[in-house]
Parts: sequence; structure tokens; C-alpha cells
Amino acid sequence: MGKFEMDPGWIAYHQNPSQPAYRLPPGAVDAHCHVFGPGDVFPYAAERKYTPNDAPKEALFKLRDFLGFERNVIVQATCHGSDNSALLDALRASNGRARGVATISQDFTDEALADMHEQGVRGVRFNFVRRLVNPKPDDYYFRLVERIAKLGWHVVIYFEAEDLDERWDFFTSLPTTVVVDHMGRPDVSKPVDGPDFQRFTTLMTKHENFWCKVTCPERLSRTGPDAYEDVIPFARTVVEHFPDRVLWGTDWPHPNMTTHAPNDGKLVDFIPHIAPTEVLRYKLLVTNPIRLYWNQ
Ligand code: 0GY
Repeated sequence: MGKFEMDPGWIAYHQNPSQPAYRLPPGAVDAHCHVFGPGDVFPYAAERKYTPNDAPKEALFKLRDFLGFERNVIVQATCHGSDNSALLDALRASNGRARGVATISQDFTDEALADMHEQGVRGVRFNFVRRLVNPKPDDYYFRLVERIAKLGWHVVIYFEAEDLDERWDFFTSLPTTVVVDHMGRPDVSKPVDGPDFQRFTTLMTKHENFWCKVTCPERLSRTGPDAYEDVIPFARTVVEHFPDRVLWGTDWPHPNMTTHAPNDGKLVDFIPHIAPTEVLRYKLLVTNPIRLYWNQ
């Protein structure tokens, strides 16, 4: 028995995903995924709000090859707090085929940040989702942004749709590129052209430093797998309106799912529904992530 036991009822990642029918273009990047542990080697953080099943780098790289991706962007998950050891270990093992988005605090020295850059980190994530973290006042994040902006890094933000109003001034004052996770978590039972999602598309329209991950149909959908039909109009709207500022990722190993373990092959098959032309798909999967993560 290891040091950590996953939470009761935890839904582990799909053990036998299907081969996607959609063939990814050469150079495709899975721009949102995580590594968890293994907990015995890279312990989970004391302040975490969940304990997952281990999802180590070897399993991630195997899935990458199976699905037909060439590269990964690995995002630090909250269960590891600001200890980025598992992430950095995966970056080092990737032979340049993975970049990272870290979680940092003021305790990190400039030397530590520069060293993380060397290892492939290109951004930090600020998480505002209360079931995952205890969000901090804006000032806390501003002080971190001053430090990472010098490295040319960007900021990834994760928030619930209701938070957008409250943090609008803060988000829109960020001076770096800002990537929004999972389209800002829209309520997809509401109309795509209604006031709620329009607030999000207005954010993207007015602020050209904002990018969007058109990810996580499995978290947002009410109609469910494998088609996740109700998410399509939302993601497709964003891809068609902002084709040069969108990213796509699997979100493997899908922490905190409560309904099902998504089939990663079927998630790849979702892509042509939200990016209906070859040109849009190439931007989404290759041009955009390469520009953001492999330009230096
Ligand atoms: C995601 C989504 C979730 C979890 C985290 O860092 C995390 O723990 O981001 C979630 O529970 O919605 O992007 O992996």
C-alpha cells in the first residue's frame, strides 16, 4: 500500500480508450493535461482538496503516442500545490516534447523561476475555483505576474462562469497573454448567444491578449458522452471567432469527474465538430500551441 489512497468514489482515468477516428495533423499538441504523482515519489500537497489516483508521466506519454499527439502542455494541478516536482520531472523526461504551466508563490526566487524556464515552464496558473483552492486577493497575483512577465511567461486562469463579473477588472488588467481554461466554464444549458456566454465572448473580443482553451466537454456537458452535443455550439463559436487564440487539450487524467471516465479517443473525435475546417484544426492543434509554448 502506498502513502496515498485516492478519494472514495474517485473515477480513475479510462483504461482502454478507443483509437480516434479523426487523424490528428502532424505536430499536434495536447495543450491541457496533468501528471499526478506517483504519490510515493512526488507526494500530494498537504493543502490539497482531493487525492487522485496516480497518473504518472509514463502513462501520459503512452496516451500521447496512442492518440497521435506529438507534444504535451502539462498543467500543474491543485493536488500538487506549488510543488512542481512531478511536472518538472515529466518535462525533463519528455525530450523537449512537453512544456509546463506551474503554480508558484512569492517564496520562489528569481533563480528558481529561471531554472524552471530552462526546464520548459512557460506560464503560471491562477486557480479561482473554490472547490479546488482558496482564492486569494488580486494583489497576491499581481505581485507574481510582475515577476513572471519578465520571463515572457503567460498566465492561465481557471474560474467558474459566475466569477467573471467579480474579477473582470483584475483579469482585464493583466499585462501578459492570459489563457482561460475550459471556456470559463459556461452553463451550456443556457443559450450560446445569451448574456452569460456573451460576457465571455466580449472578454475575448475586447482583450486581444486573451486566449481560450476549448476544452472539457466532459465537465460541461449535460447531454453526456460520447458526443457531448450541447457543448459543441459554445466551443465552435469560440474557435470560429478567435481562430488564432484557441488551444485544445484532453484534460487527462480528468480529475474530479463525477459522472464518467471520458474516453480520450472519443474526445479527439470531438475536435472536428468544434473546428469544422482543416485550417481551423491546424491552428487549434499546431500553430497556436507552438506559437505560445515553443517560441523560445
Ligand atoms: C482541470 C480541472 C479540474 C481540476 C484542476 O488543478 C486541478 O486540480 O484543474 C477540475 O476539477 O475541474 O483542468 O483539470
